[in-house]
Amino acid sequence: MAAPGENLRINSDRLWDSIMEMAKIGPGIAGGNNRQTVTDEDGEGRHLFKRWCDAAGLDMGVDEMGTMFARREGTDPDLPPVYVGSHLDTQPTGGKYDGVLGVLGGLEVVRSLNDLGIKTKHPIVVTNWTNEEGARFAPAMMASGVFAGVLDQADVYSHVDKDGKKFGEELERIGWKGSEKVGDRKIHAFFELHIEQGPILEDEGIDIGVVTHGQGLKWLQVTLTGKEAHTGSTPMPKRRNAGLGMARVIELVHEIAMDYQPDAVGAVGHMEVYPNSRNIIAGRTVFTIDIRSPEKEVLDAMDGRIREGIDTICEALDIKYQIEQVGHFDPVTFDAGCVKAVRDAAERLGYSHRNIVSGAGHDACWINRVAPTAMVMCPCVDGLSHNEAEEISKEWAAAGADVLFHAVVETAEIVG
Ligand code: HGY
Ligand code: MN
Ligand code: MN
Repeated sequence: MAAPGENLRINSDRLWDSIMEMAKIGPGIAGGNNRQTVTDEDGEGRHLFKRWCDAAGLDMGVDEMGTMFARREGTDPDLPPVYVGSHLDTQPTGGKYDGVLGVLGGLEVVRSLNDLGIKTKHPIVVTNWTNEEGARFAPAMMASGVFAGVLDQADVYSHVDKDGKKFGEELERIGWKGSEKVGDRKIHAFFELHIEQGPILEDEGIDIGVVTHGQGLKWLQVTLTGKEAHTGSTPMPKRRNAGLGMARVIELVHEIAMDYQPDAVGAVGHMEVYPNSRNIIAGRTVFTIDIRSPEKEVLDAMDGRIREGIDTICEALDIKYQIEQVGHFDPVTFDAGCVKAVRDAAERLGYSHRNIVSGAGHDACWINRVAPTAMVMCPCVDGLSHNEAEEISKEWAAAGADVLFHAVVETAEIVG
């Protein structure tokens, strides 16, 4: 006799169609998306998500960080809900699935429960966390970080994008600043479905990543100040070249990360050069170092070595430096009970699965601090993400959403 809901599956056509519909909002220039946080495109995507939630009979709440909480009632409304979701904002040259699969996978869980007339004891809340990417406004996982009490709301409201626009003002401008106090909600458990954004699952031919841990991250924003001067008439020994300094630091970050293989990673993806003129030596450079490791000791060691190296480089080039930590979370161990629910679901549904450490940061990494949390991962083509060519198969999306469905429903406790 099958256990209650044993063979439950989501409607993969509906999930896929919804992902493709969402992808039409904030299209990129190469088939992906540019739906950056609190832009008009983000606002449009939110409205579409809300229309779908309304159609599914969900009650929408929005907090002061703009995070959207769409609630399906439980038979015992006083019980803390099971939350399920991710983010709808994208990188400037993002893919169609990063974050979106998790939000619409959560919506598909509810849509499928509605189709099947299944009730759960705990309410279920489908969630769209604001500004997971941290691309337009640092840091990443901003709203979930405020919810978890690790980031200060007034502070992040004041963070500015490259055009000097403030996050709080932009959130208000697009009309998605809610009235709910951030972090008041009690969460029974949180599940997030996400593409792996790396090559392991596809390379090994595995359907499901059971995410046991998330690696730690540090973002160090560095400002180097030298002296603008003529690239032609300034003798080499007299130059104070902030561009050369940045180049040496970028090389240093790579070398230090390579010292801690196979797991550590390091790169500089954001770079600004001033005045950025062909025949002026760069007087100032601003760039962000992104270092990550599953081990806190390694993360801290890389941080320390990089700071020492920057000091040595700047001494040699006679340039000044400032270092500001603009993002940080230590390695995360997800809740064993929730992880087991994910693994058992994959097992029950007959999907191949393996434990995996998340290379990317996710809202789940912060929510894990305030509620039992776990993640489900599906493969992505060539492990590629944060690239408009990001691609997954419909089958991978369905497998991930099926496992999410079972983990959520089991935790929310089917009634009858
Ligand atoms: O940076 C990250 O890991 C995430 O994609 N925001
Ligand atoms: Mn993401
Ligand atoms: Mn991302």
